[in-house]
Amino acid sequence: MWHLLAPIFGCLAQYASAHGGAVNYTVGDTWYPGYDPYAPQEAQDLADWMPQRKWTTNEPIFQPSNLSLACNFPGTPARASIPITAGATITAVYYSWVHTVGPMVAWMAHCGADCRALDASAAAWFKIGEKGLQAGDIETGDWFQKTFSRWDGAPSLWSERVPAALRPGKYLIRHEIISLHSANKPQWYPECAHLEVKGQGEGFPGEEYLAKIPGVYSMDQPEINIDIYAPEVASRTEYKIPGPPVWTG
Ligand SMILES: [Cu+2]
Repeated sequence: MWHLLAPIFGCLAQYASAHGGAVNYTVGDTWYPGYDPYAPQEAQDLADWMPQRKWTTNEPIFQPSNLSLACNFPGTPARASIPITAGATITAVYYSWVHTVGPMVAWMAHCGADCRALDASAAAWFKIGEKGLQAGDIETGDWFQKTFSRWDGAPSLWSERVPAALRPGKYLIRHEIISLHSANKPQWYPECAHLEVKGQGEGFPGEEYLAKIPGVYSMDQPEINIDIYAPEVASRTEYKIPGPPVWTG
């Protein structure tokens, strides 16, 4: 039913289905609208201003090996890119985010000459920021995702800094929320945008910071295949976010 109504009641559908994703970005005072999975696609597909890769549903991805884990489905490259100076902050804007448990990870990948030619599932991704369990225990504690969630329709804001040392070039940025409220059934919500990084940086992360997506997660990882309600898990006060360390430059 919601699929039929979605084109008309996009926001409502996102709210009612209790899923979501990054729908806009801001850098400084500038807004960059992203792809709206519940708006007509053709105009967005042809939009020269569109910096976000295409996604057509806000349903989660359940399989860590799904190729769409990289940049959602279908993940078609965007035509535009967001300009940003290394060291500056980019904010991803979500609406009506309602899940509360699990880590949030921001990644980047170098595109080479043109992000429109990059297969995101083959890219070398590195973390630029991650936000997990900040206080309390796994089941009821203060995850960043909990403070990020909102039930009143107001935007949720997630800011991360592009490392100041990063060398200029064309990059993807990928915002990923992993929601762990269903026992042993993790949910991924990834969206990607194209960035044009400027600046004087000469740095780039070494091998130990790089990962493939899919590839970095698996159901063999206890942090991913997790039952947050199991007593021996629920009361734990540490949660190690899987994957390589964050590269801060
Ligand atoms: Cu959901």
